[in-house]
Amino acid sequence: MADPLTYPVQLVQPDGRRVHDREHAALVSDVGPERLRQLYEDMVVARRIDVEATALQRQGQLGLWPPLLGQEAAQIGSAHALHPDDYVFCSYREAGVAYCRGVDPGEITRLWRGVAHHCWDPAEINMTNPAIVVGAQGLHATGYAYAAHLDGAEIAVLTYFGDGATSQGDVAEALGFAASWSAPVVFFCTNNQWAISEPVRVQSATPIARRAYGYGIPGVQVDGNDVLAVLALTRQAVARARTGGGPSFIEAITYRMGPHTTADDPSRYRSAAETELWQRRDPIDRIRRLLEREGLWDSAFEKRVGARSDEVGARLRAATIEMPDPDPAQLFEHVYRTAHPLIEEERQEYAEYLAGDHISEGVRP
Ligand SMILES: Cc1ncc(C[n+]2csc(CCOP(=O)(O)OP(=O)(O)O)c2C)c(N)n1
Ligand SMILES: [Mg+2]
Repeated sequence: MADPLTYPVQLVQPDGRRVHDREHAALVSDVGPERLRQLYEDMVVARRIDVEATALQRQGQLGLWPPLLGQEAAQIGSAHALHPDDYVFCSYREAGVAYCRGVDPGEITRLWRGVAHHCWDPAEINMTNPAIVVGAQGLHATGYAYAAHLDGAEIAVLTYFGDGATSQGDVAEALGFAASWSAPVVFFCTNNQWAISEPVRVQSATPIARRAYGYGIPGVQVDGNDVLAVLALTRQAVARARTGGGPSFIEAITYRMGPHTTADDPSRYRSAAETELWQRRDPIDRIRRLLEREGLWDSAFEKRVGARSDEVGARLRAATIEMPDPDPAQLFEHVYRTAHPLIEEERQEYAEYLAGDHISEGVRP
């Protein structure tokens, strides 16, 4: 058998032609016209969520936003492989996955506006909230997966993390534990080539997926801008987890076309030529070309996609602007389960500070 890591698995070429790869194409042989169109629609909506949220940040309505531009195929392809009872432990960048899990678009920006510690209710969509501590969610996912395994639940747990996160101890510990205990977890590494200003070549001297083998976990590289290939390989890993086969590792090779977050300026550390190269590999263009080649594109479909993304964008924007400011005293809630003297003292002090004359009306919360 060929070394699965000598090239990333691809099912659709950049010009929209299918790749003849019998082994992997079989994993998506049931994906017919409607499912293909749905994948395209969800990718367009994910991009719209990103464009809208980025604009809201630039307009002062959000404190921060971590763009997903360019990563739509990696997110939508993998999310489509999951069942509602599977569980997702994400990083901060997976708004497209949250959309596919059924989140109300009006909840996506809540944390980023700074009005709550969370965006959505994790129990409603079986997906955790954005996690800022890089790689920590790998451990959470492994623990959850192992517990599910002990309970006899036939589910898969999927955790998203970046190329940079693979340098974190948390990810290394999660891989070791998951392999030893056959935890039903899929490690989905979105290799978007950058960890803020650090290029991937300084994260790993070997393809990232190859590291999984050192833990006894099967690893594979996939063209992360090919939504069908991502769907195929994630389905395979999810099926393995759900049927007691233990953990898997997927490295989705893609590109972060925007800044790391809205607080970052990528022109300080990477060339415009590099970004332009990847813009030519746009994941949405690729699936659109496939639909066109296969006669699945028409103006009615285009209208349908436009209407859905307008609807989601408008809901996200209106809900963000209408989010009420929280009572600042809420900051002290949920630190401890029961009252704590030090927290009470701090709450009192802060209340006095807020009531003080030294705060001008302009900045009073
Ligand atoms: C433990 C920890 N260390 C450092 C940071 C600061 N930080 C935030 S994102 C990031 C880079 C992560 O890169 P990668 O894992 O490739 O994910 P990407 O942002 O590219 O999606 C760093 C270093 C952090 N949030 N948590
Ligand atoms: Mg990265």
